Amino acid sequence: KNHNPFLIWFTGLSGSGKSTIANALNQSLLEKKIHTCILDGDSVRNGLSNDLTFSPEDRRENIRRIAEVASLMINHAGLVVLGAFISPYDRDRKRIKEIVGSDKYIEVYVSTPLEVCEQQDVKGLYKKARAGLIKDFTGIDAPYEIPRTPDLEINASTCTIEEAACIVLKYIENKLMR
Ligand code: GGZ
Repeated sequence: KNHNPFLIWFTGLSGSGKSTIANALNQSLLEKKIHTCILDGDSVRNGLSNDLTFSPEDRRENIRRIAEVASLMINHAGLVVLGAFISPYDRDRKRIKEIVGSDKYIEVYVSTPLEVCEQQDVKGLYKKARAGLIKDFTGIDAPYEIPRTPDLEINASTCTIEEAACIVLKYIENKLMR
């Protein structure tokens, strides 16, 4: 069964819950027999973008590549693509929208506060960044520009992963069937 293909883009701080929510949503979509592809920082930065740093220029190039790949997946494979990247710059997120087309771009701002992300510090990266062992770390010594017009905003510290995934699913349901 074919579905309207588009990109669901999760943006937010490291440890905000982007990938976890995207994974939960991906599971729900697979159960509905919807063909998807999920991309996140872990996978992309180990391969496609393994030559890039976290400088503003390299983050921009990272996001451009991902948007171009997503565009191919949408237009050639008809997939619903889920992307979970910090994507801290407004102009870079604007460019994703231009690359895939504004009608095929859904922006989900995962707004879990820095304090919560840093306190949980699942990978110990905030601690390293505070100690100066990682530089250009988003939220510490690199900026995160808050999305001004996201389609959805979800603070993962105020709901469960299942609830968060459900909110996104509800939002995209009519878009899927169009
Ligand atoms: C931010 C960094 C950095 C720096 C390594 N700044 O929590 P994680 O580990 O798994 O997710 C983060 C991931 C971010 O990669 P993205 O491709 O999503 O970033 S961007 O969209 O800005 O290009 C984090 C890890 O990489 N990481 N160094 N300096 N995150």
